[in-house]
Amino acid sequence: MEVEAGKLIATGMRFGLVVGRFNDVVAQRLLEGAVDTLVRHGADEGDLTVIWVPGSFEIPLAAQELAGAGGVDAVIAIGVVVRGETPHFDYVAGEVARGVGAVSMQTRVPVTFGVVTAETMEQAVDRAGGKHGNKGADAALAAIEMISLLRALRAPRSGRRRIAG
Ligand code: INI
Repeated sequence: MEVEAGKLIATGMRFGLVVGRFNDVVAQRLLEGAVDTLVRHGADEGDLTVIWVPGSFEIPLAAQELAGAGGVDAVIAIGVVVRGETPHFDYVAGEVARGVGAVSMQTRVPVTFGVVTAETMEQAVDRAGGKHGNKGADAALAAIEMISLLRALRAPRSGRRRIAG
């Protein structure tokens, strides 16, 4: 049996972080959680590129620019969409999820989802360093793991490490 899984070592990896400014106080906490996680896992702050966009709807296009330019190994999408504040919730939340997924598939660069979608602002805060963790940090970990996994999967087969369960 051959089993592959990414490692959580970010040394030498380059990351783009695309952040929607809408609900920026909460978005900032998600960004801080992501950066803290990347650095604690070995990333150099000089290898992080942070791009602010107006809102979550604009995240996919900026993510595509970053991923397509080839200067990053993964993109972390960060945003805060709160249903209580907009009848457009379903459009904005749906579009950012669909869009970042499409970017990832088209560019073959991992784009992870640190976008909080919540019913209320209180729920959003709970997911940005509150009682339900930090979704930015979770997305950063997922990005590290996916870079590592893809490197293993894309390496010549004979060079792959065998991790048997
Ligand atoms: N953008 C968000 O990131 N979160 C929201 O909750 C939100 N609301 O409530 O509307 C939101 N709207 C802005 C949207 O992302 C675009 O920036 C805007 O429509 C301009 O294209």
